[in-house]
Amino acid sequence: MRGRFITFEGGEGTGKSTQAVALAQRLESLGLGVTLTREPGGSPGAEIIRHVLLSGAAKPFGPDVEAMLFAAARDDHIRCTILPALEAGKWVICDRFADSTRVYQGVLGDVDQRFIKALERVSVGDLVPDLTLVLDVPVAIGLKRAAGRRRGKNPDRFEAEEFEFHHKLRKAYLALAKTEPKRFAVIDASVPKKTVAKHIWDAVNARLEPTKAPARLEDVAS
Ligand code: T5A
Repeated sequence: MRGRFITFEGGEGTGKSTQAVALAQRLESLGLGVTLTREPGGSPGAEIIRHVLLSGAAKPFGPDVEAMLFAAARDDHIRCTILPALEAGKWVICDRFADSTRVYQGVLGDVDQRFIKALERVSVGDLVPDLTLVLDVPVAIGLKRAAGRRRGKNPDRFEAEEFEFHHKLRKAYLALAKTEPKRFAVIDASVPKKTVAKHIWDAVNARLEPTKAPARLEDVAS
């Protein structure tokens, strides 16, 4: 049986990485096979492209080229990491996926929607997440958290954008979530980590029922 595919989305410092780890651990504690991964990156080829993108080296080429690079990284990530895990029946938890390109390059970068869709068709095909959790916090809180985590290092290519950019980003995610209410769940991530984790667990339980999923084959056999 194909595994489940859950993606985390949202602006900078909203707590995606923190909550992706917590969800993966919780699913593992049920005996489920889990692959925790991220974008850009998640496979050796995609991690190289990640460095090019987040260092800002691709910024001078413009958002269209950045969108192509994100799609190229995603193509490698899907083929090398995501599909093999799903085909092995695992739960794949991915920190960002194609919705990030829709929002960052499509809405904020003003890249033509037809171009974004064409890139998605080539890189993602018919792979759609079973559930996408959008972590939502006021921009000032998210940027403060991201700065705290960075501990004095320079902000990356996208963190370094103006406050207005991050404000538009938040609005774009909330608008996107409304277009596919069955796939998206918007989570208030301004509350303490444990509370956010509980709300995420409630959403995962309500939609995907992990407690009823078969455990790993080796566990069933033993
Ligand atoms: N991008 C990506 C695109 O433009 N297009 C694309 O197609 C894709 C895939 C990736 C960048 O690339 C862009 C978007 C991004 O700008 P990244 O380094 O992977 O960059 O970083 P982000 O995904 O933006 O994630 P961040 O690392 O900024 O933040 P997270 O993962 O949302 O937050 P997290 O968990 O690291 O937490 C940040 C800090 O806050 C604390 C944590 O302990 C940590 O210190 N924290 C909380 N504190 C208080 N209360 C809570 N509830 C907290 N939750 C976390």
